[in-house]
Amino acid sequence: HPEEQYLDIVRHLLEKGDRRIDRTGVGTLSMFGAMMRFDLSAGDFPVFTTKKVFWKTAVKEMLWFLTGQTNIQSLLRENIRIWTDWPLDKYRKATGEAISQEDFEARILADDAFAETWGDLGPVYGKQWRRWRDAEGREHDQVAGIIDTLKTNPSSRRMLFHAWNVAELDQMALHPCHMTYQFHVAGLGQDDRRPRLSLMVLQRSCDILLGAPFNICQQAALLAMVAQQVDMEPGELIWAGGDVHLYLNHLEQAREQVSRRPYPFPKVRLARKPDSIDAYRIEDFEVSGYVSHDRIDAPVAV
Ligand code: DHF
Ligand code: TMP
Repeated sequence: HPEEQYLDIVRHLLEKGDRRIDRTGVGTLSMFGAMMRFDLSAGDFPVFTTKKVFWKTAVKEMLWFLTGQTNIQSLLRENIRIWTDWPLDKYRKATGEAISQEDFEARILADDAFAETWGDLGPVYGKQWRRWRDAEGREHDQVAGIIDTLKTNPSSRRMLFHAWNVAELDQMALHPCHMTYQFHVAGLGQDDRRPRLSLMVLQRSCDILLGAPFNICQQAALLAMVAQQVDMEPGELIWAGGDVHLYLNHLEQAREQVSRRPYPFPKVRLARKPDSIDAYRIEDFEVSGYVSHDRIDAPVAV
């Protein structure tokens, strides 16, 4: 089962991970360099099954990146709360106010001026993907550029977009974790079959318990959307991790998860073909047959 690739990484971290202090102060068991490959050609959707994964939240986060937005207000309107901790932490430190997460989120939603000041994550993923600013002040839409190249020059070895904008790192709430998205097309010479589009993602830093399950399924969703836009079949999602780590307050959860046997992955189908990469909605993702073990709760290191 392809999910065993994930469970093997978790087992490796539990047994042989390098114990270290990290930026958050929580501490991790860490390894450097890991890869997982998922064959998506038969419609499989790699939503891990050894715990319940909220795939709609993960795909909505991907749709939010694609809009180019960087403010948590638009995420909260979709009832997605996974990015609140970072602006909240900043607000509490700056004001000394002991505001609850619920009250902070309510204010971001109700008060646009407050959201503009306190809800923005800085020039993170969406900004860099859709509006990378160069030295002359021109903006580059990297995602549209790749879709264009896939249509006009699909054998190119230069089809990638990147979020690691060195000049703007210090303005970001968090440095990009999933950083480089590189596309590749195989089977171009074959007349009887559509070409196959694959995606390799380089993630420089990966929280194996909380981050990876979200990242893998949202990256598969991106591949499905781009393949549909350029009239190709999805091929493989290849995920490469740099510092892959298990937080020390996730050890029990990890032991529980590796004791479970995976179920088959669900299938995904896109219900319609939108006019552009900008027009996808969560309702377009028809996911069938998702069977999973129970959810596993774990605290996120801020
Ligand atoms: N920091 C750290 N330390 N780990 C992360 O995975 C992480 N991810 C970020 C931002 N900073 C991060 C953005 N993505 C959750 C999942 C993804 C995510 C942030 C948080 C999370 O807490 N998932 C829980 C709850 C899901 C939900 O409430 O819908 C989970 O059980 O999957
Ligand atoms: P770092 O910037 O010090 O590496 O911390 C970022 C943490 O967030 C790290 O544990 C990796 C994790 N992370 C993911 O695993 N996936 C994500 O999508 C994001 C945004 C963060």
